[in-house]
Amino acid sequence: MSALRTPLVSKFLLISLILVGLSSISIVKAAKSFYIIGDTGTWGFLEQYSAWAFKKPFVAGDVVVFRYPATVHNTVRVSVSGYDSCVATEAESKKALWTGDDRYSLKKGYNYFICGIGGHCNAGMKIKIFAK
Ligand code: CU1
Repeated sequence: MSALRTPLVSKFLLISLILVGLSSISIVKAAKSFYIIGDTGTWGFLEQYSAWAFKKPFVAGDVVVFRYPATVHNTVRVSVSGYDSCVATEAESKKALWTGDDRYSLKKGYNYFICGIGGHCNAGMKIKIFAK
């Protein structure tokens, strides 16, 4: 059989193998991690979330999930000043998620989230996450 192969077929097979190899590499690079926020897996008042986040090897593109009873809390992606002051801007607040299963893709560098419900951020519902 192989004696019947023309050089063109061999080139085609070689190129195909190279393409398959390259696509496998990009699949490995594209695989991102998925983290449920907190040691308890719940977004609430019982944890120091930034201390939890500090121990994780986040990279840009990883997905973080905030789980909570949907009517009790929310999540707002904020700037560093929103994180420090526990006050979201109007634009940030408009993008708040309330699903109880809120998902965010991390950006390179620091990512800040708070609960936007009055008093909750000051009670500890805030998280600072660094992604490489
Ligand atoms: Cu809350």
